[in-house]
Amino acid sequence: MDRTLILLKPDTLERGLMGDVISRFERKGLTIVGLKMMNMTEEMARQHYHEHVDRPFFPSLKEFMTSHPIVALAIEGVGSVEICRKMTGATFGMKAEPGTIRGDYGISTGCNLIHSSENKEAAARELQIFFQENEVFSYEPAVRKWVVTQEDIDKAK
Ligand code: IDP
Ligand code: MG
Repeated sequence: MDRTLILLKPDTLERGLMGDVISRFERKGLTIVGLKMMNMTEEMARQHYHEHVDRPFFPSLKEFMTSHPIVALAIEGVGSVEICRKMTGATFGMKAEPGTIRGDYGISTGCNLIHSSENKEAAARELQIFFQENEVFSYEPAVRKWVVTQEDIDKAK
């Protein structure tokens, strides 16, 4: 089981799309193991987007992400990093495929609804920025046996 970080960006909260977006991950069969609303600080923005701090869009990205509340989700499941990234879609809404979150709900470059960790290493690093150890919960949903088989789990190892 791997874990990934999803951030619901301020536009998702402002547009009343939190429930819709969270539902998609639940319906896919992934497990929400951490969830919190917070203000992202400038320091968190610099840590989280460390590869982008020198890019021209960083000041507006930082302003966008820190000026309104966000929701952070820790999501668990076999292949969750790759699955969530696919469900998120291409970075810019106007380019993102229909059926993805960004493709279905947005058209913008900046207001692109969610963040989804790019790979397992990024997920591990980013989860630590937003969650303390005791804010991520280990539990075994009873439906999990209907969502993944032992074969799926073995193959993912
Ligand atoms: P990703 O979120 O799909 O991984 P990245 O290239 O890692 O995309 O960029 C991080 C975030 O920075 C994007 O989600 C978007 O909010 C913002 N961003 C990236 N490129 C631009 C741009 O050219 N203009 C404005 N914002 C951008
Ligand atoms: Mg990225």
